[in-house]
Amino acid sequence: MQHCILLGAPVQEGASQRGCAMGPEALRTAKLAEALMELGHTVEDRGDVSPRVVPVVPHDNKAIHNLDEVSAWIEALSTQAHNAATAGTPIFLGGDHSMAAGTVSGVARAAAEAGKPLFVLWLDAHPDFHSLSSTGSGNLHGTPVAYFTGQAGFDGYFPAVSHPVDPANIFMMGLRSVDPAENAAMAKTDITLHDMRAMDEFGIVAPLREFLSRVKEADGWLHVSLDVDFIDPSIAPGVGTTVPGGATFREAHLILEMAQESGLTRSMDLVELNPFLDERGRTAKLLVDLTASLFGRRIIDRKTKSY
Ligand code: B3U
Ligand code: MN
Ligand code: MN
Repeated sequence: MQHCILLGAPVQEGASQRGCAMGPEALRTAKLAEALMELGHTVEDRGDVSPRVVPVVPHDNKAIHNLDEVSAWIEALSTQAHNAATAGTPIFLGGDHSMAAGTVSGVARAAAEAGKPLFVLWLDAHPDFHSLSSTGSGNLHGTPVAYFTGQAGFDGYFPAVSHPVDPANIFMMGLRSVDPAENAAMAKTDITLHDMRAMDEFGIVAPLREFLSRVKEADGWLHVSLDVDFIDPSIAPGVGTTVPGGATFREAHLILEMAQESGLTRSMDLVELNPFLDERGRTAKLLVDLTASLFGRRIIDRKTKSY
């Protein structure tokens, strides 16, 4: 059983529309803590992080907005994520995806101090691999993966990354909206990309097993970053950036069940939930159920591991 630490990150400055700031409260209302306790885990809710905003130098890319605020969130979250990852299994309640710049970099520091490499399972319609120069929308939730893997151009704007995540340790699933600049930048890295086309053609199980085996062989820590828009908008409408053709209910549960059975998960992000756009809490409830799958809820007690 795990000691789950809930940490709210009501950041919405990285997204184009407001509403994600209500995400942490919606997840609590949907009984996230109760679901984890029912599975036998202990739960400590550390409340919401509140950043101290200090001005940073303006960037040449004038499309960028809220650089000061997002930078402050990254700073605050990175420290809190590091502390939580040393004390238990943090579950970060978002908040838009810019928060992953802070959560993943903080967890990576804790992993490095424990002598372990960090691996990231990125479940998202988007790779969020823009640099500050390449983002055309200026929405900073499109940048966290470039940041925490130590790509160029963030110095002086976002806090320095002490332990960049090796791109070879990242497995992205569900991609179906990738900008040309992101495509070009990712082609220069060893990130494993399992886009929607690959999910349709090859399925989920074999490639995910292969990734989880790599984490196990390296004796690594696994961080799962779940963006609501990974899931099909017909069942997860509470998100600002809906992209058609997302993961089904069954695909999403299977992925998280396999991650659970691997026994490797050390931390998780639940991001981009926008309760203002949700329908009677159904997206928040779905996220709670998916989290329960990652933390051991199962249909029947299986004697054999699928992993
Ligand atoms: N790549 C686009 C769209 C986007 C990225 N992340 C989200 N949307 N959620 C951009 O604005 O950078
Ligand atoms: Mn995202
Ligand atoms: Mn996304």
